[in-house]
Amino acid sequence: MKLYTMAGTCALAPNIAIAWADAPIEVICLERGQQKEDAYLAVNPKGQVPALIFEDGDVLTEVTAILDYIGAAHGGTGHAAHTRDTKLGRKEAEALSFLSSEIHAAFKVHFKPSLFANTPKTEKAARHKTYWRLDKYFEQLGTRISETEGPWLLSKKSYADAYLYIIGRWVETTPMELEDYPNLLAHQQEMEKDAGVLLALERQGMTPRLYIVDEENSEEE
Ligand SMILES: N[C@@H](CCC(=O)N[C@@H](CS)C(=O)NCC(=O)O)C(=O)O
Repeated sequence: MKLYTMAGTCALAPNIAIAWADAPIEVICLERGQQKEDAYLAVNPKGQVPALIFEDGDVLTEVTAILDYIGAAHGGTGHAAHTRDTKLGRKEAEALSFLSSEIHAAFKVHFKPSLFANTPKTEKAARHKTYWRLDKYFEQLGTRISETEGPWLLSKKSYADAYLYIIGRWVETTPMELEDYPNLLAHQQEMEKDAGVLLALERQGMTPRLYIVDEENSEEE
């Protein structure tokens, strides 16, 4: 089996899930632009990543569907996505749906404003509105993390954290700042201590960000 990814994209979430589950799935990293070339369009006509290719040629797309599959088929009992028949499993499904349909969708306005407006002025207005929405969502997520006593979004580490990690990295491409959401920043820091996350980043041509504090050389007390 193969997972198609591309640097900087939401495909990092299933890539992390594969690392956590130690699933026998090859991770292939496309160069930016290849997702619109004929060779990849023949695999996934949506021209987007992620896409999971099965041995029989079947193709599964959509981050949350792929995460569900990895959890069910390879996750073992250590992962919430292994079953939806527990409180954690249900909450993970809820969180993944929220991250995809609300937050990822709001980022689309930032990344591709031309899909939502047709002049530079209205594109700017659309982006402005989406930052306002994202601020509300980040405040909600921060509250959620504090309710679980952190650093994870749910009561334990789950695939929702894998999706939240890449979403958190997109903040630096906006005029917003992760430092304004301390629980989200702490979440990013914890994720970058995880060996599976570091492996997935490497496989996807990415490096950890600024989030890890060098405690020995830190000027903080
Ligand atoms: N709803 C899709 C969204 C996938 C998506 O937006 N993929 C982006 C990367 S995060 C992509 O491939 N962008 C490149 C493009 O659209 O050309 C999912 O959940 O998988």
